[in-house]
Amino acid sequence: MRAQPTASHFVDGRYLEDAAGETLDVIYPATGEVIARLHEATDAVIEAALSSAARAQADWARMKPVERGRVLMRAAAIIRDRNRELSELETLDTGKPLQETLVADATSGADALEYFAGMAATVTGETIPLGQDFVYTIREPLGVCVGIGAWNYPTQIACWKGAPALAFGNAMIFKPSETTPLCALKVAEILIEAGLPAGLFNVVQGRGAVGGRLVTDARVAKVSLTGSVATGRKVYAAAAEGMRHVTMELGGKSPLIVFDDADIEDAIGGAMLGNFYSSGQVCSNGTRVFVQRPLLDRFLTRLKVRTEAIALGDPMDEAVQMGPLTSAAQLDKVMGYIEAGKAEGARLVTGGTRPDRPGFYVTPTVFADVTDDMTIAREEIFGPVMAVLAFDDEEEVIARANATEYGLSAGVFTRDLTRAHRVVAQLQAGSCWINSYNLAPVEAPFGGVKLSGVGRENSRAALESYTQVKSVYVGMGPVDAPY
Ligand code: TXE
Repeated sequence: MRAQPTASHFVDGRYLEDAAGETLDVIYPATGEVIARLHEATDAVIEAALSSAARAQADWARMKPVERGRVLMRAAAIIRDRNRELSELETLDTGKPLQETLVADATSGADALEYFAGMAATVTGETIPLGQDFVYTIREPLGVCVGIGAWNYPTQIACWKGAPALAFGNAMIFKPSETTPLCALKVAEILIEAGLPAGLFNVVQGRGAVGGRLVTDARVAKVSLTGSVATGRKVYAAAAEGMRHVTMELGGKSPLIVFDDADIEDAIGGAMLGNFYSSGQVCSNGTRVFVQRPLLDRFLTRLKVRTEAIALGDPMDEAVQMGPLTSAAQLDKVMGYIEAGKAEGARLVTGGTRPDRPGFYVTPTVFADVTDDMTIAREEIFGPVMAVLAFDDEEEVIARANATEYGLSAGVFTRDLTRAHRVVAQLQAGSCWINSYNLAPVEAPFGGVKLSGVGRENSRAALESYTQVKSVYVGMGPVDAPY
């Protein structure tokens, strides 16, 4: 098998197998072939992961932060050196084109490792004077953290969760999505090569039940999930039982608003990036594209031309711009939404078909004449399906953009700077873009409001997600007791 790893899990500094676990076949989405056969974590594997993480974390937390940072920095350098090999694996795992994975996956993981490596030594507490007495605060790690990943960005998610957790003195047990289990193993292997002590970054494989076991273990202090809202509800509730900290990066149905004064080619480029990158399997995608009516016809004409020029094909061919969806199940789901769009009266501008080739492909799809009540305007599709909606004025479009239970992202294209800021200020979304879309540098906080999530990843905001504050009152005088 072309991508068989040394073993299914990576625990306590080495690969670990337990063939008693249920089989997990890894399928290359571009062909449908089985490229690796793994096993779900058994109780013994889960126990080994938890106990080694708890043991290793205590020493790691006592290490000087600058030394922790040095390890992460070395891991980032190894990732960059091995970018091509890691990108090819990411493509095998997800089906995303190499053209994307070479620049967006291992490299963004390395960005996160570098960012948090640098930040580790900058974390300080504060001193609060109280006359003679004073209080000082200490930022402490939480302990053992669990990361649960989705299948769209397996390397990036492992790093976005692992890097801050480790930088601030925690251990992490990461459970990749059962659909894309391969890449996180490489991250674990590289961290060890970079000098990370054994047990601090363990990878265990499995479906939801394995995640469920981790989330409810008494040794676990925090859970960070990237996934669907339905799973987020379950994981949040399970974590609440033990009063655990959570970060929830969930789905979205984000609006992208194009005013009639926008640079039309930029706006179309933004809309395409926000719907077709990674075959549309990006949580922050701007899948409701609101276009102001005077611009609508020109927008659709050019969008159709540019969409039909997208090179779809073998993801290992670097000239290819769009690969398959990541799984057969996702393909079925996306095709179901395309049918719903047609049945409910949306106008198919282009795409909506399955190309004549093996693998889980669907052509990039644009629907026009979409109305707010249609299924394709309300539900997260997670595929290359753009819904274009017409609007007349600013107040109307803000109300319609916000009329969703989700609140992950939003975008505005306009040349009117005042309007851009005025509109963004009123949009209910955690991550917004003006005259740009879907760029998520590690320097910027990332996360949602409403059903799209809780907490923020990346940036300085991640400190809140992976540390807690201890406050220490220091009495400098005699104790004033009334007894
Ligand atoms: O996600 P799930 P799935 C959306 C997208 C997609 C749909 C379903 O629309 O079509 O969700 O995808 C683990 N306790 N997004 O089924 O179920 C699971 O094993 C603990 C959007 O793959 O949310 C996997 O590792 N863990 C999203 C992870 O949760 C549990 C990205 C996500 O799985 C669990 C992914 C449980 N009870 C899908 N049940 C985004 N926001 O980007 C499942 N898991």
